[in-house]
Amino acid sequence: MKADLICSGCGATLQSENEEAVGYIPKSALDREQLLCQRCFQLRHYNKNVTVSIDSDDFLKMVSSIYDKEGIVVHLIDIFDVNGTLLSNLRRIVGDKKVFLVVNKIDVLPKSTNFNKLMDWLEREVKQHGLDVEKIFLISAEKGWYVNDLAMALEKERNKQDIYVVGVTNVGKSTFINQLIERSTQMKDAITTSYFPGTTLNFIRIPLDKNSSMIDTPGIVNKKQITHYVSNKDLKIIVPKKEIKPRNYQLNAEQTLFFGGLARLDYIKGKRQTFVGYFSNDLMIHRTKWKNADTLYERHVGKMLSPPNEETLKTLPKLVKQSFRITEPDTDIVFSGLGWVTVVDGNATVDVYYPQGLSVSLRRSFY
Ligand SMILES: Nc1nc2c(ncn2[C@@H]2O[C@H](COP(=O)(O)OP(=O)(O)OP(=O)(O)O)[C@@H](O)[C@H]2O)c(=O)[nH]1
Ligand SMILES: [Mg+2]
Repeated sequence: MKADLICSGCGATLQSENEEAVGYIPKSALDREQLLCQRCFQLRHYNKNVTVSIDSDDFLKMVSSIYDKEGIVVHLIDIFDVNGTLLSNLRRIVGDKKVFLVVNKIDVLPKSTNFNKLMDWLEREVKQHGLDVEKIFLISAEKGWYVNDLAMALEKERNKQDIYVVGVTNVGKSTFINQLIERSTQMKDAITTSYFPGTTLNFIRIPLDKNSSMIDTPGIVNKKQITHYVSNKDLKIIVPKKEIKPRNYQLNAEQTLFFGGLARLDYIKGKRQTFVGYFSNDLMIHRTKWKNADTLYERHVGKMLSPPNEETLKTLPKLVKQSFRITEPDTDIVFSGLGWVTVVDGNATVDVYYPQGLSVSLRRSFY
């Protein structure tokens, strides 16, 4: 087989020798028009995840090879997990290229979102992460929202140079590029996308003109993302696919909310007030008395309090407690990658529990 055949779905070099290794394609599939490795084929047709043995450091090294190249950068992040997807070490990966921050998956935000407030918050977050970016765009790659505006802006800015699409796993890099391909060629799903992290395995070049390309890159692994600690089944439950429906709870002090069994909020002190949960609609929220919460968790985690399911429990770090004294009204408690709770009146003391190593933070609500 010629060495330069690559899978059009994930970018892996194709080979027909080792079925277990990356890029395997049966000899019989080599005469197809669109060359796809077996893994991409199975992801597309059966939604089946074939784990590949590539080290996350290799991905980082691979993407870092663009450091000295000419081009501009689209840094894609996920609006539902800004903390886990904004790369504060981006400059060490991409060098001093122009960076456009593209915030994806805005289709999952409730209609009531105040986008001005959201933008203000994003600008502050970017600064806090020590990043400087040319401009921030909000899009939905899947729905195609604002993708044209972004494409036009990039075409103007790139000065005939390449565009590198960079970000952590699963933020929607390949989905975004597929949208652009579909717009110019009508070809659907040219690149493989999936809800499993680590879908794209190598650079995939999509020609923009004779001399330049848009380049899809493998996702960088950020171990601070909850998505790396849950089973495939649980992943399907916690990642919102549709517009999030806010859920209201009137809580008195000494009441507890469980978000599945992955996160917990104890309302320790304060007046009766509203707490609003923004989580995947499929994630169950349970309310209980604070004094019963420990026992409930011990007895029911993995069953009624799920996700985590049994499989996730094997690898999930244990829940650790943090206390917050909230003074301002409309404060969000953000469980990175899982969702957030707005404390409407403020003036509350809360204890929150989240798996060790994953971040919980506060911010002004954007509703
Ligand atoms: N709700 C929503 N989901 C999206 C959007 N864009 C992508 N997704 C979903 O996010 C998941 C990951 O998408 P991919 O395009 O494979 O992400 P990626 O960044 O290329 O991932 P890697 O190749 O693993 O780095 C898939 O389940 C997509 O359907 C979006 O705009 N909205
Ligand atoms: Mg991809």
